[in-house]
Amino acid sequence: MVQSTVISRRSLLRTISTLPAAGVVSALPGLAHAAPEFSFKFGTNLPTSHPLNIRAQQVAARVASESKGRMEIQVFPNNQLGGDTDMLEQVRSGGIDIFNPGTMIIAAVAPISAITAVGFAFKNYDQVWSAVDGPLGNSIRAAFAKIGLYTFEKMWDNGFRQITTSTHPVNVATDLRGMKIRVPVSVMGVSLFKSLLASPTSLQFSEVYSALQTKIVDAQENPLAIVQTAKLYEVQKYCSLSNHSWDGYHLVVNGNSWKSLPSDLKTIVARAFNEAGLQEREDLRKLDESLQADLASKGMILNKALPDSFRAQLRKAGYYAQWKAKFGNEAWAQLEAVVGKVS
Ligand code: X2X
Repeated sequence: MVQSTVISRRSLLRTISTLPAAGVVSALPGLAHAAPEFSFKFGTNLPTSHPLNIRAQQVAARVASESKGRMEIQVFPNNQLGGDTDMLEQVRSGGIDIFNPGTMIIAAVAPISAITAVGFAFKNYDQVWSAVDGPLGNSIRAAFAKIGLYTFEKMWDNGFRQITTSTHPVNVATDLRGMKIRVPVSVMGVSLFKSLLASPTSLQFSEVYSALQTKIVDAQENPLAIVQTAKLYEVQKYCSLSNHSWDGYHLVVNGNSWKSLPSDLKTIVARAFNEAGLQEREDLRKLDESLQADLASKGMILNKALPDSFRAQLRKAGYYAQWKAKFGNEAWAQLEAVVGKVS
């Protein structure tokens, strides 16, 4: 975070020297606002064209305008500031101010977050939003507060995760046997695919395209909007619609950066992020209608996987029992209050 309430003489001169000569006098009264008082860096792991980044840019413009130039948010998409694990560390240390970790990524430092990524927990978006906008979401956000992060209340959508491969389509759980599949840097991701008898490898998202291209792994799993915007269809042939887990983004802010903002700016920033989050959810819902056809037109072969065989294998592997014990009865009950029995 950069806080620049004082404009140095040198930067004032530099600013003046870049102004057109005729504008100097009339521009002078505005110079007090030439540099924003508060500047936040927001790092994201997604391609520029993903709805999350488009909405993030709009948040930046809205905050600049509503704060009358006092506050600036600079968005750095596409892992420019490092991969997921790096950015998670930076948002905790204050190297960056805002980050959008996926539910499984931030579970590295707040394990309860991964409860929303439990395999086949959610059947539809009504369940998703009522859980994460409700008591379960509040429990998760409370865990982030305990580790010094402020969280905007509304999560942004990533989507239901699907499996892509370069080798063969996945219809039933046994098709995953021994498959070299990339999962996020996440105990939950590894556990899910180990339980399904695949051979998962954790990699940051920034490494996924090249890992698939060089065949370090044969498969990956992500929502269709990511398969499309990150152009994974260039290095993957099959797309198996498994909906094996839902994933979303928590928008977290370094605690000290947040505390440094005066309350009027807090209101402006939180409102902009929360409203944009709801719009981003809607963007993805609309995109979802066209993505399958779009990926097919790019040469992918899509199929619907059969979820029952996956659930049966997960039960057999003791996956649900193990995670219920890890998350504890209270959190598990908050999840089941929305989705019914999870097992
Ligand atoms: O790394 C992934 O797979 C991604 C892009 O979905 C997340 O941000 C968790």
